[in-house]
Amino acid sequence: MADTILVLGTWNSMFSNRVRIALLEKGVEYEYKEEDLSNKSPLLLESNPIHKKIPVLIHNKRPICESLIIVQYIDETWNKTSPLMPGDPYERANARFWGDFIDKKASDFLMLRRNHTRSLTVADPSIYDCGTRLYWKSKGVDRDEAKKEFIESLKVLEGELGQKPYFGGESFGYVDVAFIPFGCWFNTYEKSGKFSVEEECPKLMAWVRRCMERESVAKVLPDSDRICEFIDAIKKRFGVE
Ligand SMILES: N[C@@H](CCC(=O)N[C@@H](CS)C(=O)NCC(=O)O)C(=O)O
Repeated sequence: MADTILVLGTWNSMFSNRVRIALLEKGVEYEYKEEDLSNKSPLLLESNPIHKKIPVLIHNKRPICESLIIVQYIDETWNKTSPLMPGDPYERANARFWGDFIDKKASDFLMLRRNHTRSLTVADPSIYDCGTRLYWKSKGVDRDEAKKEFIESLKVLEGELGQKPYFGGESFGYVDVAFIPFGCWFNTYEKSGKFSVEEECPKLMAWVRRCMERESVAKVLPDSDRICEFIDAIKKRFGVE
């Protein structure tokens, strides 16, 4: 019997777009269900009862949660084509390190600075978090700090990319999948923080353009103007300047 593969996500989520890009890289056909996060479906709530978040991959009725875990599951399950993870265990550990950096590590110091009572074990995505503070939650000094931290994190990632075409080396891999969904949010961050990723991190921006030329990425990621309009509309609705 054919596999059933369903992704629960939202069009603008970096996390669900990772999953969709990974499936397309593997040439796996899947069904996609757009969730309304203000009115989560019973299927989402029962599939991810702990976090109640998208994305969820439901493979033959079995749910898998957390985007980077899902991407690794996809790589292991459809392992005949386009490996996303390196074959060498050391390189694999390194790829996981950078995936982890993108989602969590740098946020340890962010959380400390923002709220001393918060537990460091709470995972709060770093790049995502800085970006969110840039366009939404902060103003004045806090926004300047968010901008500085965001650019610093981008520079660290640019350093890791080095002269390689992809984080995965010659081929598009796990870290590329983990980070490229942020690419279509750069315009929004730039607009709020009044900076240019191109000027700050030209090699990283060249990597974004290179990735955007891939069919999987181009198919999944929304136009950055659509993201800007979406954020502008939310800010207007909530009276954020
Ligand atoms: N660490 C999670 C993060 C997922 C996440 O933050 N999803 C957001 C949308 S971008 C969500 O479902 N938010 C709904 C909520 O918090 O209630 C992952 O990588 O899958």
